[in-house]
Amino acid sequence: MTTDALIDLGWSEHFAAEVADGEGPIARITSVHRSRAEAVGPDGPMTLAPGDTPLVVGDWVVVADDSVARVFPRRTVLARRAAGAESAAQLIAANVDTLAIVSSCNADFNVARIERYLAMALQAGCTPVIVLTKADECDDPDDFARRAAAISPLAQAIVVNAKAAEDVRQLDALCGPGQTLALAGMSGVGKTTIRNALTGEEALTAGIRADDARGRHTTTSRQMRRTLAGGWLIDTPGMRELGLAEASAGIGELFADIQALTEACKFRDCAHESEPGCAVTAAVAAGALDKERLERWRKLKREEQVYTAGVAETRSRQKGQQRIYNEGTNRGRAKRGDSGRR
Ligand SMILES: Nc1nc2c(ncn2[C@@H]2O[C@H](COP(=O)(O)OP(=O)(O)O)[C@@H](O)[C@H]2O)c(=O)[nH]1
Ligand SMILES: [Mg+2]
Repeated sequence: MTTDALIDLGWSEHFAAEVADGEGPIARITSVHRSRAEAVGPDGPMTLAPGDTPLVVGDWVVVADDSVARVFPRRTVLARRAAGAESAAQLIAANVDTLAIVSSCNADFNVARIERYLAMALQAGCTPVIVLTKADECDDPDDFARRAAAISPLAQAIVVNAKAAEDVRQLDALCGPGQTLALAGMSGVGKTTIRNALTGEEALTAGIRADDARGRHTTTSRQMRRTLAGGWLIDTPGMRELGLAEASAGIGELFADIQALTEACKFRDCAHESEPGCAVTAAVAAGALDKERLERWRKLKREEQVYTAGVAETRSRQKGQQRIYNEGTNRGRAKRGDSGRR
């Protein structure tokens, strides 16, 4: 195993500790399709048949006979609530180091939306950074930078004109050798423009187009690509609205100040409405906590609770069905010491 080549792909001690003796070869998933996955290993790209575990772009896997034999435990994993589902998660990307939350310096700039992405990034274990595009079309980009930087001490804000490749170079430090950067944000904010600047892809597609009478290549699904800085970039498809899946740890980290206040409330089950001894409403009254920020926290908490409650309900329903199935079809199992649970 060429360790240097793996480190170049983003490999770290975290994964090395998970390798069993004689296991290998190892590869990283660059895109996932219905019945195959593309991957890259120390010897280059390969196509794999998926195994039992659902794959997501960025995953580390053990390869055997052109198939995925095993998926390594993910160091970080970005997930959202699946579209149209109350309580199902959709994995977005794994083993991402930094999530760039892309937003524009215009009327689309929205603190509540950025907080949503921040909660997702923190929940995943990624370092968040806010990238503000269209600085060239804005009278006061510094004002947007200040507002973005004020959202959380955990995320710095970077202002760019995404159409100026040399300006996008500011992000090179986040996608150098061994580093994986992902881009997220609403449709139209400039993710593809940033991606092209970071990967040099436009030059490539232009070259292909010249030889290809069929013209423009359609945007592909989520993919992990090489950056010019020597690392990796994952572009996530534009989403209309980001629904949170499990995110209580992320929300807790993002709103650590409010979380700390709740622990100082007189009642353990304080709803922070009109209870006596509520440290949260007291902080608002004292001007120490912004009322709108509190409202945004409440909204995210409620959404996350609805999601988690839905997941718990689905689980208990499935368990109930499993029990009926077990009792009805196979009473012998208990005698053999097989609980029937998987
Ligand atoms: N002037 C200017 N236009 C931008 C900037 N970033 C993106 N755009 C334009 O905004 C539109 C949407 O950009 P795109 O990269 O496709 O956004 P995506 O949907 O997030 O991938 C395109 O017409 C881009 O040229 C920027 O920083 N400045
Ligand atoms: Mg795009």
